[in-house]
Amino acid sequence: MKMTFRWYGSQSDPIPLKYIKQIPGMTGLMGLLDKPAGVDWPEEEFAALKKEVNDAGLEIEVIESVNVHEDIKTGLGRRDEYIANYISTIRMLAKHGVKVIIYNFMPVFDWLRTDLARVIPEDGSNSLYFDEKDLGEMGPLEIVRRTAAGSKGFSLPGWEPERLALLETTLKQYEGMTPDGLRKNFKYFLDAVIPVCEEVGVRMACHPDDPAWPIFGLPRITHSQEDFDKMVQLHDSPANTLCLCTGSLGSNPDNDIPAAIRHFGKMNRIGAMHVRNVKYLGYHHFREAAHLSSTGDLDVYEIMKAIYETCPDTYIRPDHGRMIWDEEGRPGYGLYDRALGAAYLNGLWEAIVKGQAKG
Ligand SMILES: [Mn+2]
Repeated sequence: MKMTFRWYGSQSDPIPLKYIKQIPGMTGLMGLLDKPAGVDWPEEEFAALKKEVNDAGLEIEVIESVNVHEDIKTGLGRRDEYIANYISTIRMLAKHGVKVIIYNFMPVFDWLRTDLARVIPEDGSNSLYFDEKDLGEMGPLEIVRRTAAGSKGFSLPGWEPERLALLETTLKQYEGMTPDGLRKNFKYFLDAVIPVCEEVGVRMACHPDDPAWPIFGLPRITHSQEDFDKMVQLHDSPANTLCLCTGSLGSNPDNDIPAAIRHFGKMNRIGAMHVRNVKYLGYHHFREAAHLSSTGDLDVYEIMKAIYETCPDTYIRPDHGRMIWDEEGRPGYGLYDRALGAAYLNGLWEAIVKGQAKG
């Protein structure tokens, strides 16, 4: 297991690399270049990032994310051009030692929450929160408009106000698309990129839908074990893997997370892990909790044990943390609670390893 930390780059992440390096057991980053989907990443920019990270004593073997352009997901327009750019980026990253590329195949929207700083009454910290009831009758356009107006905490990553017009067009492109239609486009993408990954020694790792159910009537095809069984079959290869995010998949209590890890771990189809905890508050209603099992509804010990038993060499990062100790930062991505999370996960790991050794 390699413990890593998500970092957004020195231009937009207030956390110095030195602080990340000082978290015990931290080996590297899940890092990125801030580029729009479809762009062929410039090699000199990545080489500079890698040098900066390596100079801080950290590795950058995992990229999160290289985003997939909507034309690839809808099978329209310039998809072949964007796939060619994606392949060029894979080759460039492999040349610089990258082993895993995380991405997702969610139509239009990445993760969605209805409050980015919901106070946890027990201790006054706050965390990301979702209640489907808060969406009411609002459609995506209205929610993006409200986000732009700064009302409530709605967040739709990637849909800044200036892209509203584009959003309307993109939503139209999905009208009438079924999950199988989306899957067909997914296969087209995987058939193109996975052989390149095999050639250069990179694994693609697909992140689940978050939350783990369809939103706004858009097709979503990566939010259950059954979905990922289909996904790994679309192009059967050890390079076609999951980034198993316990909090995203676990937002639906029907998903048995340790069982899913064991299932895909035994198949050698886990390329990376995001580990965090979730507190269920009702139907399609949850908030994010501290990593410690007893503060939420996931059994994080069982999760780490499943990783140890079936994919012990994977990359892991503590996923979203709460905001604690009055930290001001990117929602979900502050320093303190994620550092506590890493320490806790490392502690569980040590106990599991030593417990196994004693038999
Ligand atoms: Mn995640």
